[in-house]
Parts: sequence; structure tokens; C-alpha cells
Amino acid sequence: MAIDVSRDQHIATVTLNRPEALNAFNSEELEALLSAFMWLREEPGLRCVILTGAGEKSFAAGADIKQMVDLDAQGGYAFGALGHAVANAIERLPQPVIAAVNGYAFGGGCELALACDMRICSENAVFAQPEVKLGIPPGWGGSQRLPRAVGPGMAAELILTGRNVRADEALRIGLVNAVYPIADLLPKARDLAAAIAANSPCAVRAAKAAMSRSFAGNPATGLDTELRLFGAAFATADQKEGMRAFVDKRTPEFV
Ligand code: DAK
Repeated sequence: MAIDVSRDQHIATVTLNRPEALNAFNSEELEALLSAFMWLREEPGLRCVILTGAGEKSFAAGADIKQMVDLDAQGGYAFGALGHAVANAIERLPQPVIAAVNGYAFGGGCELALACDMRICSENAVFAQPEVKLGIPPGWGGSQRLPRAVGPGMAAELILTGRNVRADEALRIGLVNAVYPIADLLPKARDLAAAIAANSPCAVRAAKAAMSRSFAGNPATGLDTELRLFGAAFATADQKEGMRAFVDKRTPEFV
């Protein structure tokens, strides 16, 4: 199977596992990844997801160029739509998703990392949106999500030149939150996931849902969403427990 899913208590790890093609995605992998995320959203007790690639060389080298080479416009649209469905499923997962980028994140690989809530990477990571070098524009959301992550001017430079971004630059421009030696990447991703999972699951989901609206067109819509979710949080047991624990000077226990 090209997509591996494992679970440790509140945290799931999804591993892209097609090392012979540097974890590039063909339709089969995309379908499997979509199924995995549709399944994860219903998993009881799941609080955080880590997305990573197998091996020490590549997170994902993008869409499968060998599969795309002969596509016509209709086939290209269908392949693009499948990539969109996967990126949207990641972005819309109620639980936060951390991309642990362990090497190349090119094209669709970079775009799936961008659909995650946050990215950390290894020292050997290299990011790029090289689609323009292949005669296509980014097709899995990179034109929308990269400007959000690094600002419109830097996104324009990266998308229009297709140049590589190494880990130190990725950190500097805000594409990743932290850079680690490759051996430390997954342990650090798990630490980050555990820090999230220790918090109120209701509040974490509400915060993710509200943040997702901050880029959904009209900022007023995002602010309205934030206000609605903030009010709704006061109807949850998590809010009662979290605030009661503070008052009682103890650690909250969220169930
Ligand atoms: N697709 C298919 N196979 C790939 C691949 C890819 N993206 N990347 C690597 N491979 C395969 C290689 O062909 C090679 O296979 P064999 O020749 O051994 O059979 C194997 O993985 C190892 O690769 P290399 O031998 O090239 O390894 P190196 O270490 O020398 O180089 C590399 C690593 C990552 C620098 C290089 O492989 C590379 O440049 N790969 C291509 C990266 C790339 O350009 N990715 C972007 C793909 S385009 C849209 C829909 C979708 C998209 C856009 C629009 N619309 C509908 C509008 C998405 C676009 C993309 O993601």
C-alpha cells in the first residue's frame, strides 16, 4: 500500500510511501490519500495528524509527471480536481494537520504541505513550485495557499521562477515553522502534535475552523465565524473543565 496510516493514542501519522518515485502521486495514491483523510475525520478520539513521506530523501516529488505527460485538457482537469479534493480534505479536516517535510516537496508535494495547518522540515528539505518549467501552472491550490504562507510577492517569485527553496530560506520566509536534523524530524512532529493534543479538543477544532475562514474572502465573514465559534465554545464540557481547572489550580482533563 502506498499510503500508510498509524495511530498512537490521540495522534495519527500518515506516511506517503512510494519511494521508487520519490513519493510522487499518481491517481491511485491520491485516491488512497483521500480515503485515508475521509476515514481520519471520523476517527473517535483523534486530536492531531502528522503527514510525512517515507525515507530520508523526499516528502513528495509532486504529481506523477509520467502519468500526466499524455493527458488532454479533460484528463488534466480531472487529475487537478482529484488533487484539489485531497488538499481540501486535509485543509478541512476538523483536527489540525502537521506536515513533517523530510526532503523534496515539489509541485503537488509542496501544495499538499501547504494545505496542512503548519509545516516543519528536515535540514535537507527542498521546496519548489516548478510547474511553470513543465508548461503548467500550479494545479493543487499552490497559487492560493502559497501567497497566504509567504506573502504575495515572495509567492509570485517562487511560482513564476519555479526555483528551489532550501530549508533555511523556507524558515526565513515563513514557509515552515522549524527546521530539524532529519533524525529529529518525526520526534519533533510528535512533540508538537502532543502539545496540541493536550489541549481542549473542542477548542482546538473551533480555533482551526475559525482560522480557516480568515482567508475565505471577506474578512468580516471570518470575524463573524470566530465570534460564533467563540460563543458556541461556552456550551462545551471542555470550556467548563478548562476554566474550572484554572480556578482550582490543577491540570485540566479533556475527554
Ligand atoms: N513524477 C514521476 N516520477 C518522478 C517524479 C514525478 N514528479 N519525481 C521523481 N520521479 C521518479 C524519477 O523519474 C525516477 O524514476 P526512475 O527513472 O528511477 O524510474 C525516480 O523518481 C527518482 O528520481 P530521480 O532519479 O530524478 O532522482 P534525483 O535525486 O536525481 O532528483 C528530483 C530528484 C526531485 C530533483 C527530480 O526527480 C525531479 O526534478 N523530479 C520532478 C519534480 C517536479 O517537477 N515535480 C513537480 C511535478 S508537477 C494541474 C494538475 C496537477 C499539477 C499541476 C496542474 N492542473 C490540472 C492544472 C501538479 C503538478 C506537479 O506536481
